Amino acid sequence: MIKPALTVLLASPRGFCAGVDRAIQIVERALETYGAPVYVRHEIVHNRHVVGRLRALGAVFVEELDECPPDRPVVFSAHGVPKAVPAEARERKMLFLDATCPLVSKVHVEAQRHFEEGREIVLIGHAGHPEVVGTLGQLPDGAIHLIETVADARAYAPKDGDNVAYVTQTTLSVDDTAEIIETLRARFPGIAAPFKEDICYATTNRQDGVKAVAARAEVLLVLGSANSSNSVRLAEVARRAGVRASHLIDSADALDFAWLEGARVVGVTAGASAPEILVDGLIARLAERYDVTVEHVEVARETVSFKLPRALDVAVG
Ligand code: 2E6
Ligand code: F3S
Repeated sequence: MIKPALTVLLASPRGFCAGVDRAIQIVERALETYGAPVYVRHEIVHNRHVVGRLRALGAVFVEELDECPPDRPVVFSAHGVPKAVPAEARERKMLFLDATCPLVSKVHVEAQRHFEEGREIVLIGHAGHPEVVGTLGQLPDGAIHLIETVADARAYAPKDGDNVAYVTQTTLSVDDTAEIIETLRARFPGIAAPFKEDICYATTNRQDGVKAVAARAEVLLVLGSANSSNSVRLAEVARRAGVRASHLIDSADALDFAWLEGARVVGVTAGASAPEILVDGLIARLAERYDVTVEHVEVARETVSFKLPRALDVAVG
């Protein structure tokens, strides 16, 4: 049977960012150093495949510290933790490794600085996301006001509008956030902004990649898990850029060929927590039905890498 032709536009950069790579390595190194089980507070990164693989190697995923025995190491996820978490671990004399992405830690430091300098702080982000919980938890309750939408930015009522600062979650939609910031700036022209964007390089580049692919593709497939904020944003960005449909899938197994009916050009990308093996699997599955030509669409080159914590050489606590 002759297979129909399908062009796959493969966005680049896609998949693992430097913070995810580091966080996974921290769990792997902890398992090598201390043996199993190593506890991990929250999914190390929001990806089913990554979590499943580490679980098979001996990682035990829990949501709270009180689910960990005091005599086993615990790793904090890449999304960051409220200050109370390491404080509790220290109190219980636990061995802990912090896999918080350095770009999330940068936001924590910024919020702390604004607080010390007496500013009222706005965090732009999604309620309930662990990164947001972690950033809010850097400061006393009520010190940071969470804003999710333009409507929230319009309604925000600080005590002193001349003394406000904002920080953001790292994985937001670049375009939606720009609108929220514009709204805040219009209302509070002196609002203090991050020295360098809080939305991270990986989020920005992956969204730019989707826009480039969406200009030519009819359908976009995003590899990533449903709880991965940056991956969800990629599917949204594609829809907004005008693709017929975009689908976030955990792996090739979730692909429904009906989505591709009549399509000749399909875009493929992967969220910052999705391993490349999933992309390979998806292309292999597409090739079962189509005569696939892969075309790379590169919008940026990434060279960022983060060092592992010294704590992996020296026991911490
Ligand atoms: C930590 C901070 C930002 O849901 P989200 O996109 O935040 O998380 P992951 O684990 O899917 O992506 C990596 C990451 C970790 N992003
Ligand atoms: Fe860090 Fe951005 Fe990745 S905040 S974990 S580099 S998506």
